[in-house]
Amino acid sequence: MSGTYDPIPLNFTEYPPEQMRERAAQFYELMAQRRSVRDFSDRPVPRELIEDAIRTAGTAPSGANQQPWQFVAVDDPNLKQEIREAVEDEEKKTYEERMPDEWREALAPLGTDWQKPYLTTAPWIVVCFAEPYGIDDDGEKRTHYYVQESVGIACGLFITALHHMGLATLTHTPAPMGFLRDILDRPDHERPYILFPVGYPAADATVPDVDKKPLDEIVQWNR
Ligand code: IYR
Repeated sequence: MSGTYDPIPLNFTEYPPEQMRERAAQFYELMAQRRSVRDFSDRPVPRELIEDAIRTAGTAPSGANQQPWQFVAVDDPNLKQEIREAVEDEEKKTYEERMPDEWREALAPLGTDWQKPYLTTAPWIVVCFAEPYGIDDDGEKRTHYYVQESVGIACGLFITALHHMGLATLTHTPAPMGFLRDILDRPDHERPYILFPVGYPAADATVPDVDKKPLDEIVQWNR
């Protein structure tokens, strides 16, 4: 690519200070209610909502604006079943044979195991792939920069968008998950990054009683 982008005026909304405090507090309240959900309802979710969440994810900043992500959204029941079986195959080996003790201990309080029924119950599975490089118009490889950071931010916005619209998800990272590339027919160089089951929580969904670190444990002001 050559040349520079044309500068255009910034479209920025400024709020009066009281409104800023109010908006900040309300948004915090909303986000503090977000939980990773593993008990899903099979209630359908319209495709338009998934489109909106992916559109929002696509607004993320990225290295050189290369937008090194691809989202694959799956609602085909047979494909969800195929993904579930492949995930459970790997996860069973991971939980039973591959997980080092330290990892097993860190995970134990969550009570998870290799079985992932949410992969067939939730109406949607969305898999985010990272693209370490792209292919330009001349078919040349074009290295992408800050791929992990960029894709992580996009996934954060995706989760935020889903929560804001009233849907639940889980950041699921089956280990290993290269098989998702084959099942979903993505090119060899793409890396499955996070798998998100998406839907309404089950009416009787429970979550572990965990909490978040308070502000003073996660911030330092100046030196
Ligand atoms: N990928 C496995 C294990 C797992 C690992 C961590 I770290 C978690 O926070 C949760 C699960 C699984 O999905 O069960």
